[in-house]
Amino acid sequence: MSFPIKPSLRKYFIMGSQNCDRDPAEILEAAAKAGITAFQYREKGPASLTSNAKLELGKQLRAICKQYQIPFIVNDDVELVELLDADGIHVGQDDQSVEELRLAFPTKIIGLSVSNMDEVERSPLDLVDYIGAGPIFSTTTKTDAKAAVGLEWIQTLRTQFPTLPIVGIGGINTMNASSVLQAGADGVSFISVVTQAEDIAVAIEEI
Ligand code: TZP
Ligand code: MG
Repeated sequence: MSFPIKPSLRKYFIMGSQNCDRDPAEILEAAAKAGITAFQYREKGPASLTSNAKLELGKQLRAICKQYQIPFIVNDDVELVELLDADGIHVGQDDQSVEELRLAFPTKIIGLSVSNMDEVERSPLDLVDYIGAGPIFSTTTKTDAKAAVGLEWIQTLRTQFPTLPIVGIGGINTMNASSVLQAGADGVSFISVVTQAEDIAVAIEEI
């Protein structure tokens, strides 16, 4: 299945088991029902699953995305992309190169994180389907996150790249999501506003 990229970025939920204090499959199912437009399986950092446990949870989450016809994107794990037949892969600046990924996956979605102009200048933007820009606001979810770059980073990217698909990330919640779109992003991506929501449907609706 292929997905139009900009609409898919609109409400882009990211999660791994390390972000959840209850069943990740239940959280994803609630988010899918409530209208997320993409999902990234990001099993990474302290207390994350590895090897077979990571694969088994991935199979469950992949199946939910298929059922709800939502693109399923894997964070930085080429083998898992293949095993789960993911719709795409998201990588950071220190991960496998976009050139190699594009050769391996000519038709899958490829997303790349960029936090500053140096990174943009070093990145083959013509080979990616979208960029993740951030952290826009401060976040405690990613332990090694860079300093918050603010909405100006979205404005700068939008001015320089009028048609590039851009999704904001980092500290995005129900109160500030609209400011990210106003700054020029095509969508918002978020973890804790949903994994820690009292009512996931309400959180997604407010975003
Ligand atoms: N990359 C930059 S910030 C971040 C990632 C994965 C974490 C975003 O989590 P939250 O809870 O939405 O701030
Ligand atoms: Mg990385």
